Amino acid sequence: MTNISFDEVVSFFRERDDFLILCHTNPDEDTLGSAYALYLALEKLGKRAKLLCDMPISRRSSSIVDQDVFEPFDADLPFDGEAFKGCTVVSVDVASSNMLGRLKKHFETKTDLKIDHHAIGEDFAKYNFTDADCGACGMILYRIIASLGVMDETIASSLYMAISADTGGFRYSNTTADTHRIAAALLEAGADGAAVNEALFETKSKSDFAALQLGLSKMRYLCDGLVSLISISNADKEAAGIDDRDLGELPSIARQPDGVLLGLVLKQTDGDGRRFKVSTRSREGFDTAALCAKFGGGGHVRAAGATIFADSIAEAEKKLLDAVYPMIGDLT
Ligand SMILES: [Mn+2]
Repeated sequence: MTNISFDEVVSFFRERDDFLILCHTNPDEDTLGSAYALYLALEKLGKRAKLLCDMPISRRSSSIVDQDVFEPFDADLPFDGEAFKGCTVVSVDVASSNMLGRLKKHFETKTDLKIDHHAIGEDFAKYNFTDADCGACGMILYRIIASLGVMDETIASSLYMAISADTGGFRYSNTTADTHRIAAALLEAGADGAAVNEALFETKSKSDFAALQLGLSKMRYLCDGLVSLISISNADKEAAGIDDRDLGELPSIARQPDGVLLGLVLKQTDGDGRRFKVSTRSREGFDTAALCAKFGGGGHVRAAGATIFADSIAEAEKKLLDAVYPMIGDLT
């Protein structure tokens, strides 16, 4: 559980050969773009690398990231640890071992290097490197790959996607002068920024629209309009013909109404029906990471997530709002 310097991270990659790169569960484009770029960079260095995530890649990333290079993973089948024996295990954009999802039990104590940008997290790896000044993990990977001297157009596009996704297309408050400097360097290296942003922000599937329709129909205002809440049950998803992968845009939608300080999306997840995933987005003044920490979750000040266990969606809502009300009360 040692923290290492940037130079040590670069040496770490130079000195080793066989790598296994881990993404976080519910993979977003930052973890996918960072992991895919690192995979390509290591291959270019003549090293061997494998990619692993406990869920399929997001649709938004599928024109940038090659799904086929990911190792197959099926949580219902016995895990074949032999395939990764001897690998140096690296996690990207994974704040805590819980974010490894179903990979946690296999890799929590076997991760050699954690590279992350979340301000709140746990150093579960043998070596840890966190730079919370970076709005995206992709910014850290840019610096590593540039230092390794193997940047190319495909890697640049993958990193540009990671950064654009986590900064909301360079619109969120985590966008800094450094973010733009790195984005500029990636464009110079051949990143197709327009194609990336079109895939991320200008393309929706029919099921995205079905999810949007469902989400808007479920949106409620609470606390005199300071909070918006979208609650979605498994039955709702089934009736609309959508699944969890279609719901990724709803948290940012929940925060959009004028005057809303905190947008909440509560969704029942598959399985025994007792797990409810809450995704939060806030404006200046509300710390979503502190809210989600109450449920063992985490994330950033303006965007965080957690899992709530309850027997019904009504009970999950009550647990969530019982945590929210005092925090809103403190502000008003
Ligand atoms: Mn990230």
